[in-house]
Amino acid sequence: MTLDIGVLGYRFMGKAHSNAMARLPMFFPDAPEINREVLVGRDEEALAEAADRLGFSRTTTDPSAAIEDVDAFYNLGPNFVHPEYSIEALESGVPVFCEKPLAPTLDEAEEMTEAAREAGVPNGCAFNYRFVPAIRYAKNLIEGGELGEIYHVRGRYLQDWLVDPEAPWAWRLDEELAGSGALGDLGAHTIDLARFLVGDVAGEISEISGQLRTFTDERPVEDENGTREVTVDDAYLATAEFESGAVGSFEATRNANGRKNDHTIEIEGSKGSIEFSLERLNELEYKREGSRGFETVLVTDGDDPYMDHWWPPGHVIGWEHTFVHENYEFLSAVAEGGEFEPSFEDGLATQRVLAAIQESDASGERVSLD
Ligand code: SOE
Repeated sequence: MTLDIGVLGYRFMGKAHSNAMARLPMFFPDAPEINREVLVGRDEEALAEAADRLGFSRTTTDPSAAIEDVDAFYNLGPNFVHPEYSIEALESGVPVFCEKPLAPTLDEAEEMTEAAREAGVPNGCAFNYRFVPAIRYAKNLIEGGELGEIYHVRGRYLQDWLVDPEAPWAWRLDEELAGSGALGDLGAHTIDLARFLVGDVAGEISEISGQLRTFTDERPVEDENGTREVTVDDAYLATAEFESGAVGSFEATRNANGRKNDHTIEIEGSKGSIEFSLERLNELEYKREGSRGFETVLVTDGDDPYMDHWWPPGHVIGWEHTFVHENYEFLSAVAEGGEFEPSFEDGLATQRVLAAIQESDASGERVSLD
């Protein structure tokens, strides 16, 4: 059975997921056969060009028309379009793969997750960094007890594409359209990874205290003379406690001059520690029990997660391969009617932490998530 896929959005994430789908037949031959059936967008000319370049059979400017006759719907648009069309698809019994963060607000994330529970079909939130082999390797070490009791979880996501105050306004800088700034765009990834890596041994985040900061309050609008107000954070910082008593510190910014896509997670326990950085995504720094210091593990062996689909040891993979892995898992779940993680439940759990950080920033108080 060939799965017809409908995709809303054809810019950055549209390209990343279309490329991933195109790779599946060659590298994941047991993946379900799929057809990039319909691409959804607003600008008909740009949409037609994108459909041709990304390999879609047809286009529509009506998301509802796309949802009607596909086997899975990918919601890759800006955050503000995640709720309406994901809920519409789920209410039609169509599996949904939605980009992160799940929604601009906690209320909308709750509505989307309720629709997913009712629909009972595969649903996913595209936290692609769960699908890095080195992250899977780290999760196996942690759940195998190699780090012992977890004491510290430390995550940061640093970019610098907004460090220039003249960098133009975009939808990611508007609270109505995005919900938050670096917090939801980048912090969502780090909070989800913390849940993925230590959730089974340290539990959920139970308390958090956070601070938001906006460095540039308005920005020029491209191809116009005026400026638009920035109504979201440029950076967030937070300190957290997990149910186990482990402590966490998290931050993200899009103003970290010189940092391009530095998503780093450090976890320290009673027996050992790990450090992962996206800019060196094939490697895991591992301080094992009894060793003097950290060793660099190159996670590219055939028995490392997903690596047997690619190349011999040491032939490193890249950022785009994480999308191939997550698409393989999601589309396999759709074909088999199975479960996919991270699901909307995971997207909601992360959204709760984001909302608690916003609440803490507003009140100046620590917030309990119990
Ligand atoms: C922009 O900050 C962005 O594209 C995020 O939206 C992605 O989720 C992240 O993976 C890369 O940076």
